[in-house]
Amino acid sequence: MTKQVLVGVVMGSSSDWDTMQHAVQILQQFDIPHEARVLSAHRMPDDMFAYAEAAQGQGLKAIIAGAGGAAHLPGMLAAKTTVPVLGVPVASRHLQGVDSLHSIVQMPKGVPVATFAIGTAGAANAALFAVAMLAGSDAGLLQRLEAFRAEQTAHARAMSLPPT
Ligand code: RP5
Repeated sequence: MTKQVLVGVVMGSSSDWDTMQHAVQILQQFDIPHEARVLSAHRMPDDMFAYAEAAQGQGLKAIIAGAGGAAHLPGMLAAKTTVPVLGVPVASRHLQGVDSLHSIVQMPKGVPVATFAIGTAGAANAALFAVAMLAGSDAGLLQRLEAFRAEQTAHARAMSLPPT
């Protein structure tokens, strides 16, 4: 039996995959049932609206949306669903993602998009944020998230610098 998909990972183009795969890797690491697909705000507007309109009924708990340049995908999804949208600015070819960040973060009052850092850190953190949301009602998942954090702390404590 296939598990109920809890997190949707969508992106404006297959060229966003290098960045967005970092979100998928985290979801895989935590065994979160997810789906990933291209969903372009500008090239597939009808598909984008259909996805957003169906999201709540499908049982999605979060949508991680990555886009670059005129990055309207996260905001337009948020306009059409009450499922939390986590926006990832993808680094663009010409403005290094500052354009993407501004496009995603400057939402009007009343239609929130949780906006993350530009690039791979943002993609991974969006997924970790989704894990944290789901962990609120899943004790086992919370334990695994805490273990992940503890491992990170141990790794940082073990860091050494060259002698000065
Ligand atoms: C955006 O345009 C996509 O999210 C992508 O970051 C950017 C460039 O897309 P391609 O021209 O590489 O398909 O919609």
